[in-house]
Amino acid sequence: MALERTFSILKPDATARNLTGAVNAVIEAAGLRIVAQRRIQMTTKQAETFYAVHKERPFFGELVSFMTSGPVVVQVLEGENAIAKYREVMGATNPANAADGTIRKQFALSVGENTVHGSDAPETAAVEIAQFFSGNDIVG
Ligand code: RTP
Ligand code: MG
Repeated sequence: MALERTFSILKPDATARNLTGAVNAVIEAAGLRIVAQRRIQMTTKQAETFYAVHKERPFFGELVSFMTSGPVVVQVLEGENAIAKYREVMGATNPANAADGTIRKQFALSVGENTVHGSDAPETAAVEIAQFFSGNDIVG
């Protein structure tokens, strides 16, 4: 299978607890390569755009306010089957349901403060990467 790229966010609960290195260690140990990375403060507008698919959901306001509550680290990860592999490494959305060894099982605090985001399909990965990175920012 060809190399694939996925979009990742280390969420505010990760930066607040100084866990960016610990999470990156899990990502790299899984064979995913961090080919772009930047620490940013997301604006409300950026978070609303990013999570637009969830805008009708009851947790949307809470989600946007959490994602803008502190710095995040946006990343592009590259590897064989990177999209599915990263979802596996992240674990279930709710850490109570996440498998042992996954990032969310180890680090997530709740379904909201769940440490990481990863794209769920090739189409969303492309859109999400383009929202935060230009081609020159990504060095494979
Ligand atoms: P993500 O998009 O952040 O990678 O997470 P996901 O695919 O595992 O979950 P998704 O269904 O896309 O939901 C996006 C984020 O919304 C928050 N959420 N809160 N309070 C709730 O019931 C609830 N449900 C979802 C989570 O932070 C989830 O990651
Ligand atoms: Mg999602």
